[in-house]
Parts: sequence; C-alpha cells; structure tokens
Amino acid sequence: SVASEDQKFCLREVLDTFKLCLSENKEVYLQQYVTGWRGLVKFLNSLGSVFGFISKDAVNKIQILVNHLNGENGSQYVTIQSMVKYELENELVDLTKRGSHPESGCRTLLRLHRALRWLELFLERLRTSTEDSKTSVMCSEAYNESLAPHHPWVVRKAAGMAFCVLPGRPAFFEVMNVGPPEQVVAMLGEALPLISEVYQITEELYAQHNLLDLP
Ligand code: 1Q0
Repeated sequence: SVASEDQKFCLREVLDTFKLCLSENKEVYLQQYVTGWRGLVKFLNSLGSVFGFISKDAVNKIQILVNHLNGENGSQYVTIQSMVKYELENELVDLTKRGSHPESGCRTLLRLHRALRWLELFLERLRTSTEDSKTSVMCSEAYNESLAPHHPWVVRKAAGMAFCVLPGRPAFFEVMNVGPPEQVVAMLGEALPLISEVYQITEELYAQHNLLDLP
C-alpha cells in the first residue's frame, strides 16, 4: 500500500543516490541524478499537498530528462558533461531567449541544479540547527540564497506561503526516517559533502560554457 511505502521511505537512501552520481573521473551520471530527484520528490509529497505545485514542476523537469535518456539519442545523455557537449554542438539549446528548444536537457537540468543548491543550504542549516530552530526560517533563508533570485514575484510569494506550513523540526526528523536526531545529524554530515561536490562540478561545467543564465 501507499502508506507502507511511505514508512519505508528513508532520506539516507535518497541522499546515497547522489553518491552514485559521480564517475571515477568526476563526471555526473544523469540517470542517478534523476533517481536522486525522484526520491526527493517522494519526500516532498509526504510533507503534504501544499507542496504540490513544487513537486509538479520538479516531476515535469525530471520527466523531460528521462525522455532524453530514453530517446533515440539517449547515449549522448549518460553524463551531464556529455549532454552539454552534445546539445551545444548540435545547437539544441536556446542560449539567449526562449525559442525552439524549450525542453533542452541543459536548461531543464539548470533548474534542478539550482534547487540542489537550495537542498544543500537547507540540509546544512538543519544539520547545525538546535531544538528551537524553525524549519520555515531555515527553508526560506536557503531559498533566498539559491532559487529566489531566479523566480518571479508570484512564485516567491507562493513558495513563502508553503514554507510557513512546513512541519516543525521534530516532525521533519521523524519523516526522514533515519533514526534519532544524532543519527540524522551524522547522516547529513556524511551526505552533504557529496551533494556539494555534485553541485560544484555541475556549476563549474555550466560556468565554463556560459550556461548559468539559460532562459
Ligand atoms: C521542504 C520544502 C521544499 C521546498 C523546496 C524549495 C523550492 C521552492 C521552489 C518553488 C517553485 C516551484 C514552482 C515552479 C517554478 C518554476 O517556474 C521554476 C523555473 O522553471 P521554468 O521552467 O519556469 O524556467 N522551477 C524551478 O525552479 C525548479 C524547482 C524545483 C524544486 C524542486 C524541489 C524538490 C524538493 C524536494 C524537497 C526535498 C526535501 C528534502 C529535505 C529533507 C530534509 C528532511
């Protein structure tokens, strides 16, 4: 049943998939990246339907990337590095304004990439938080430093409203299903450097190719 699946959900496993993203020569596997996001969306859904508009957009973007992976040129999408190379060489990316490639892998992944920065900042705050810290504050601070500058006013407003109804820190730790708070903190301490590394590698790749502002 859905309920028992929810119970099995464990944030450690989700964050572990980001570990599997990195190849030996530090390329990022798209399949594992997408799998990591799928797990995060499951977590988001378990927090309640107010987050539906966020998870809907994430699912949409995940699906676009899955379609590329399963498409006839799927072999070009094995890593983020190969995707960037392939799409740029074949002029499959709208570089300055939206046009004929609204679903390029590059622009789609960039949105998730920015959200990964939010995750990193939020989890770092959660890791170092104390019992009386507010999840809504940690979440909106992380959002303001990452995604917010890329969102129009109406999205920022809706996000702010959703953050206000986030469960408190104890409920959050519970739903992560990792164990007592000390174990959550330890798990985050192990997982965060890997998330950070995946983020940094992608960030540098995008910067190198001038892709950080794709429309
Ligand atoms: C826990 C609360 C989660 C809060 C997530 C913060 C993100 C807020 C983003 C709100 C915007 C969503 C609406 C759509 C925006 C799009 O316009 C935008 C741009 O795309 P486009 O095509 O219009 O150019 N899309 C995005 O910026 C992508 C946003 C993806 C957000 C995915 C968030 C998935 C979150 C997972 C939560 C995991 C929580 C794990 C925490 C574990 C700790 C207990």
